[in-house]
Amino acid sequence: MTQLSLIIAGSEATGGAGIQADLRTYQQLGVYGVGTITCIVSFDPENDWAHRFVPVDPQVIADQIEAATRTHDLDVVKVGMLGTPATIAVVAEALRAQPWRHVVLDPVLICKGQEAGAALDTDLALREQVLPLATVVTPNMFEARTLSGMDRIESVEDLAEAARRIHALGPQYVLVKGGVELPGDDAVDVLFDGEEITVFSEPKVGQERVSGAGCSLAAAVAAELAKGATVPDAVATAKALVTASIHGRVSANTPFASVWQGAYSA
Ligand code: PXL
Repeated sequence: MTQLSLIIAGSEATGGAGIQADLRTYQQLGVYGVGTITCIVSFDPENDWAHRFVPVDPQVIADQIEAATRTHDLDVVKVGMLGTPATIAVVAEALRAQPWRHVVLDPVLICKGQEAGAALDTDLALREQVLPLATVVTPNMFEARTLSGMDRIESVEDLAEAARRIHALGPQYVLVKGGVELPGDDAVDVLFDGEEITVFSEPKVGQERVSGAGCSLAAAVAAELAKGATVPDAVATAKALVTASIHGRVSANTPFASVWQGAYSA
């Protein structure tokens, strides 16, 4: 039986991140992706590749989710970039309208090009309205510092402490991603389920950020959960997919390369 799963995320026009990366990830893992677009991000080549950000009208977001959820019986959703308090409100309302077996939240907090004030509102709205609905949340180092209130995250123990603090905000599982920013030779992710810490580690692939890694990780977790995996097994597969996708990255004229999910095979 074909597994289907919803993606609620932004479009990133270069194809590296956002819903483009999510849909490729689903396809690579054999899951039929159903998509709702929350915003449109177009990097500006004339302005240091800054993010030009356009939110989709909240009613249009509600309409997309209605079309998707009335067409298909969906019980796993990946939520990516939302971007504004109005978007967060309409997505939170739509999520509360039906039961979900899993809500995987990539808590994308700020996008370059947004005003700082708007970013603070977005942070608060995400924390209050969407985080408690998440079964799995996947913060990077910046998002983990913001959500946990910790000034510094510099070790695996710090990742674990951040995961514990973010767990207290409501999600069932917290996966904090060390990425290239965590000192050391390894890309370390820490999963906390409310009781146990599980560490996932792979040698870093270079020291540069690669676009789409975070989006693909959360999408892969959602895809595996849609197929019936446990959360730790879903995270292990997602980590393998992202590691292979970074090795197989596509170089670009932007200051960063983009992950290529086609490089992964199970
Ligand atoms: O990687 C975070 C991200 C998520 N979603 C969209 C984005 C970005 C970063 O550029 O544009 C739509």
